[in-house]
Amino acid sequence: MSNYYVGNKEFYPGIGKIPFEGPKSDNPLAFKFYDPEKVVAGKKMKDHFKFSLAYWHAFMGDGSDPFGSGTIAHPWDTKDPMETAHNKADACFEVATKLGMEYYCFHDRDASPEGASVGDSEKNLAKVVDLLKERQKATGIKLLWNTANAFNHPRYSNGASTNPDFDVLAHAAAQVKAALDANVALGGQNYVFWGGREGYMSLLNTDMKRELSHMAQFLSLSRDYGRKIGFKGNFFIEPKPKEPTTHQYDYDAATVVGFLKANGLDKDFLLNIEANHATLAGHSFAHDLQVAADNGMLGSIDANRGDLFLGWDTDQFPTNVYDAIEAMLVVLRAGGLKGGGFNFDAKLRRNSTDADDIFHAHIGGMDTFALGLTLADKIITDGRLEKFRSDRYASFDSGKGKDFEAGKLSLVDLRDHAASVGETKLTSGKQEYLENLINQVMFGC
Ligand code: XLS
Ligand code: NI
Ligand code: NI
Repeated sequence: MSNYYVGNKEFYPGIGKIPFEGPKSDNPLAFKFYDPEKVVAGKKMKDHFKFSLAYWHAFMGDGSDPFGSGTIAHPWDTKDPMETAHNKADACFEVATKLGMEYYCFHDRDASPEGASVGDSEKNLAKVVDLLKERQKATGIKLLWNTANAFNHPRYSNGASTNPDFDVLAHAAAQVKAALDANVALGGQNYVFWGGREGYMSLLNTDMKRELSHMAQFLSLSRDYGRKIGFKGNFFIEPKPKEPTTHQYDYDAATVVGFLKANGLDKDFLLNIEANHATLAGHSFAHDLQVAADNGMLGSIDANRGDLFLGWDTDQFPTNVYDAIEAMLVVLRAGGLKGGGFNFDAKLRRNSTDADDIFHAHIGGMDTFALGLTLADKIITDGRLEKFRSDRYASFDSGKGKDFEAGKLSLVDLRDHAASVGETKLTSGKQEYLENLINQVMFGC
């Protein structure tokens, strides 16, 4: 028995606090690269990341897929949904404590069951919130964000805030209201909207313009309510291009930035970028992070990855160090995330059925980002990549180029400049050289 659980029962006996043992350790249940207290780029590793445990995948996922029922048994499941909710909360705080994760995230329906009426659902959630509050106090673990699951229930099959039926929209609002109340009660740092079924399958039955204006109105009302009850954190939108609907309205970072600006929501809403959603949109993870960062809206990250060969949201744990480096280059250059953290929106594979697999998965994800951080910092400190990038734009640092950036030139001035300089010389983008440089910094020791 370890001391790392706060409920009545230990759900993962035999697993203690996961220590940092360094890259030479042969203990599979130890961090090799994630050393929480180590200072990198002026900040402790743990503060760069604010790693967070996702309630839904870690404690709800049972490995089922369209071809077969669940394979992963949860020791906290009982016949009574409220008892299960209680046990699940305890399991969450146990796993987070053992992994040294200081944050967690949940949907309303992950934490507590839907009741027979709006009022019953609210009561169920409020009861679990009381318990979560106690557990937060006992462990020091904080709520990174919560959200409302307005996509599972059959009533949302045509969307939530974009549903053509006003009554359904109102049900979604009831859930968001209760989730915001829960957030404030728990001192949540952020609140997330992921589009769920906000999107459409066919224009034959869809008035896109009307649905989008409903969504904007819904988000404004949610913002107003949140601010009214004292929520001071950030609202995040999590872009995703497809799945479950064919055309998700929050397609990618650029689409969401445009939508927020067009609807006057850009003061309160930032972006939560999920790796697998970016790749589904045909972008790299780093691309969507960069779009968010360039707009001052890089709020939070859902850390996972897709499968190169599968075209859906497989939500695997991140293990690709190259991708993590590219992501961390964006995050470091942006000066960190705005209020958010790295939430492992990632699940075990169907055939990962041992109790300790959830620990291996998170250890791997945290180690991968620790490597990404350390190596991105090394690359920035090395300076060659940064210098190459800035030198590439040197023609805008002085003379006419500088005047152009300052808005001092007309189109005719540009024409005259072109005529006076004659044909331009070809300049190499040097991508191969830069790729070699990354490998050298990575493996050159
Ligand atoms: C689904 C989303 C979801 C959000 C929270 O694809 O990633 O898990 O993060 O609703
Ligand atoms: Ni997500
Ligand atoms: Ni996802």
